Amino acid sequence: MNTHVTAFVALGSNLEQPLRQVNQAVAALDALPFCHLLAVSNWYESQAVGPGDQAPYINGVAKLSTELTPLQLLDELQAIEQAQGRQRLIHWGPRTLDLDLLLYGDLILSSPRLTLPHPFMTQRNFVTVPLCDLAPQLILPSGEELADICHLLGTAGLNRLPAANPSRPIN
Ligand code: ROI
Repeated sequence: MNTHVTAFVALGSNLEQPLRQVNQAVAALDALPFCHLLAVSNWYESQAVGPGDQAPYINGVAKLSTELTPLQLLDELQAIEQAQGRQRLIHWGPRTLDLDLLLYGDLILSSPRLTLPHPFMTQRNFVTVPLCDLAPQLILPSGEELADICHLLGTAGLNRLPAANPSRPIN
C-alpha cells in the first residue's frame, strides 16, 4: 500500500520581511519529518484581501509528499507558524506567516480543526494561481478543474516575482 499522500500548502505573509518569512517557511517544510518537499511555486506579491489598509502579501504554494495524517501535518504547520513568531492580532488582519493546508490527496474532511479542501481556496487567486504553477492539470476532489477556477478568478492584484531559485523544479 502506498502511504505517501500528495499535499499542497499555501504560504502567506505580510509582516516582518514577508519574502524572508516565506523562504524560511520553505526551509522548515523541507525539514519536516515523514515529508518530502517536492516543489515550490513562484512567489507572488498580492494585494491584501481583508479589512483596513494592510501591506501587500507574499503568497505561494508548496507541494509535499507526506506520510503524516492530515492532523499531524496540521500540527507541524502550526508549529512552523509559531516558531516564526506568528502574529495574528485581528481576524483577517496582517500576519507574519500563514500556512494553510489546501489539499491532502483527494480527501474531503470536515472536522473542528480542519476542513479539506481548504474552504476558501477556490475563492482566492493568490492561492489558485501559484497552485496552478505546480499542478495545472489538477482536478479538485469536487471534480472541478483547477484551470477553470484559475481562469474564472483571473490574476487581478497579483504580481509574480522573478524566480530567486530557478534550479528548484516547479512541476
Ligand atoms: N490577502 C492576501 N493577498 N494574501 C493572503 O495570504 C491573505 N491571507 C489572509 C487575509 C487576511 C484574508 N488576506 C490575505 O488571511
